[in-house]
Amino acid sequence: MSTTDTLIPLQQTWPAAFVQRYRDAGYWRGETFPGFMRERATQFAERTAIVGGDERWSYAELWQRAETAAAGFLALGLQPGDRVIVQLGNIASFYSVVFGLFRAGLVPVYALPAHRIVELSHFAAKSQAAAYVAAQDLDGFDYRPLARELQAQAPDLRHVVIVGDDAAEFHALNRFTPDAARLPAQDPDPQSVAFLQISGGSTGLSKLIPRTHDDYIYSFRASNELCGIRADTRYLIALPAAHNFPMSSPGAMGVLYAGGTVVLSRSTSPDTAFATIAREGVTDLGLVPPLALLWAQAAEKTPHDLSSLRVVQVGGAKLTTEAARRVVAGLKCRLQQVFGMAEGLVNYTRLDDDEATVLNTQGRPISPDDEVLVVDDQGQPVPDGQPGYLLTRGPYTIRRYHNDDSANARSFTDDGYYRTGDIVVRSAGGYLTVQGRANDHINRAGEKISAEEVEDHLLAHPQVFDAAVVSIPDTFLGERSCAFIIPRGEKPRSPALKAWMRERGLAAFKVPDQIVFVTAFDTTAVGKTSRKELRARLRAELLQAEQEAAAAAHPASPAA
Ligand code: AMP
Ligand code: DBH
Repeated sequence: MSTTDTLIPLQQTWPAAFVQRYRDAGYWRGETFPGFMRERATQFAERTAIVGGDERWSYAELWQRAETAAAGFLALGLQPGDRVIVQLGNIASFYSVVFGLFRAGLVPVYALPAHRIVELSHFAAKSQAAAYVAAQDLDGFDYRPLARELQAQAPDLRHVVIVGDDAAEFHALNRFTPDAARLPAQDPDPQSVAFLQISGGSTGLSKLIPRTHDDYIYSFRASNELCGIRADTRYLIALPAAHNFPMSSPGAMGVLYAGGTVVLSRSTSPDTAFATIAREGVTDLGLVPPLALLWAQAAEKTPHDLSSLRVVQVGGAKLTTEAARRVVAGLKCRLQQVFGMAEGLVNYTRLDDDEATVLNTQGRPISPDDEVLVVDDQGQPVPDGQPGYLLTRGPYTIRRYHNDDSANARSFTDDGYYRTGDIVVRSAGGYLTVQGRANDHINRAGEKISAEEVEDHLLAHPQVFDAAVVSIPDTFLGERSCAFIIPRGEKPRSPALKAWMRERGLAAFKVPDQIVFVTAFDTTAVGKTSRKELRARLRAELLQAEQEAAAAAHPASPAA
């Protein structure tokens, strides 16, 4: 059966007047991923593009490997426009695969290494993926059994390609052979969808985010200017390469666009990463707040020379002022805060901003044409300095998700603004400070977890009568997740319940950090509570109980 006839088209369009405006302003220049990489392969042929593990690829080699991958994917019978889930870690082949897919006119769907069958089967169903590319193993996890499970669940998924020495019954990337005759003669339409990025999923499962060549390339080309990325930049990717931040803000894509070197770290431990920084003379890197704090602390005692570091970017979750101070003191380089989202809008503090701005804000938008509204519950703009919901539209912010009518209805206003779900304060100068979230989601060290999704899983357990999942402030993670559970019958044991969650095939970061059993969820006088109010109340009660316990343990310390 050919399912291609029924593929839901990939779309990301802006109204004609906006298209005209973004082109006239020089944001959208008609560039494409295969187009720019082909140019760099000529321009910077001998320069080092990627360093990862034992691999060290020049621009010419990266492009040659991408074209080989492209020919191999097409030889399997994949058709231009087919979607291909990519789940690779921080290995050089991530980039040859992704650029190979672009070169072949295929559409990568970016999964993170932590995703398991629950997430992957959702991506496969929503994207109608025809193929899956996975690492043989990463950090001790074998992806081949996962591939089997995925194929069993996803009828459209016809091909599996494994990166590694033993592909078992699957295709092996390293057996792909060059075949220029197979490759498309033309590069894709710059306004077509290049790939599907995934949202952190604030309600329910992750949504698929279609980004075009034109809009995405603008976002990292403009980022390069604001972040000072140049051909002599050596940028360390320690966060998962497929995540939007290390991909594009300015990330690996920005660095490759500029002709710089992308240095991959497979580990986030400071010991390993610091050795890499010293060896490769890393100049720039991006981290989430908990890692930035950990690295800053470790830097004070490290034997490795970190003096090549120029800028450390921190984003993905809120960096508090005190944490920002510590990062600067520990890593002894400039700090740049980054507040972005896979849906589009990215804010940066500027490299020449004064100290107070860098320490206290999450920056301002990349583009003069990023339109930002900060509104109240009624959708009315609030004055600068007052908190409100952040809405945005602009030359690299999507107007719709893929294949998700209800999310589209919820997440976009009639005039095309994306409802970010973030609560921010805007200063007179246009800088944003993030205050929190409108929706119930947990931002666990930059990994976004939907309370609703986790509650749904818990409710599938026979000994769970009801569950409410909330975020709890955490000194290390920023936020951790706590599940309040009303047992049904005999109370399950927390470790067993957590193990059961993992066995369901849910990414480990979504398994609650803490479980609290309660006998009932008190309802208000009306007898009815929204999940949102319930979660807020449970969170407040737990925090109060923790404060009281702390006060009892240290009776001399003044009450907060
Ligand atoms: P996603 O839509 O999954 O790409 O996640 C983006 C979300 O991450 C934003 O809407 C914010 O809630 C959060 N976020 C990203 N960067 C920051 C930051 N620097 N400070 C606070 N929150 C952030
Ligand atoms: O958290 C994010 O999604 C994020 C953070 C910083 C992002 O997508 C980005 C920069 O581009």
